[in-house]
Amino acid sequence: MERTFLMIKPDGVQRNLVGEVIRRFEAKGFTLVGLKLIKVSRTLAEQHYDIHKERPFFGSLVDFITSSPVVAMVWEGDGVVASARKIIGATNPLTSEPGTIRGDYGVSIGRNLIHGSDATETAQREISLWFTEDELVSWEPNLTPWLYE
Ligand code: DAT
Ligand code: MG
Repeated sequence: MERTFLMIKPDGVQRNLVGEVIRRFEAKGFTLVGLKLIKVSRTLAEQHYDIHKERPFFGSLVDFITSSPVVAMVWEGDGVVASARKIIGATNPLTSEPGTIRGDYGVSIGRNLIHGSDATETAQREISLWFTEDELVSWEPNLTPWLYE
């Protein structure tokens, strides 16, 4: 089953949106398989955003991600990587569609509340960067037959 990495950023935690974010993914029908609240080290933040290291916003992005705790999660389900990106919305919350997390709760690109892996290969890389194997729980929700035919 497909898995994705999601991270509620420091602004999402500080704004008490952890429950709301988790509620949306639970209600959709995805399965939570990993969850932790952590204060991110600079090394981890730099590794996570390695692809953006030449961008002008890299330094402030790393400062932001390490400024206050984040909630790191792994979610499972058919097509969860692409679907989570849709639930999250476009990078700039001012142009994200209403109904998405960023569209409903954000007003600026540097405070866009949540990260979601952008492809299945990225998801695998990010999951192994943020979680050890024994921190992930494989389980079969009783709801499965009511979510999948
Ligand atoms: P996404 O988080 O939608 O995958 P991304 O990978 O392009 O977006 O960028 C990673 C994060 O970097 C993004 O969530 C917020 C920040 N960011 C991106 N573009 C930015 C910009 N032009 N100015 C400031 N921060 C930016
Ligand atoms: Mg990205």
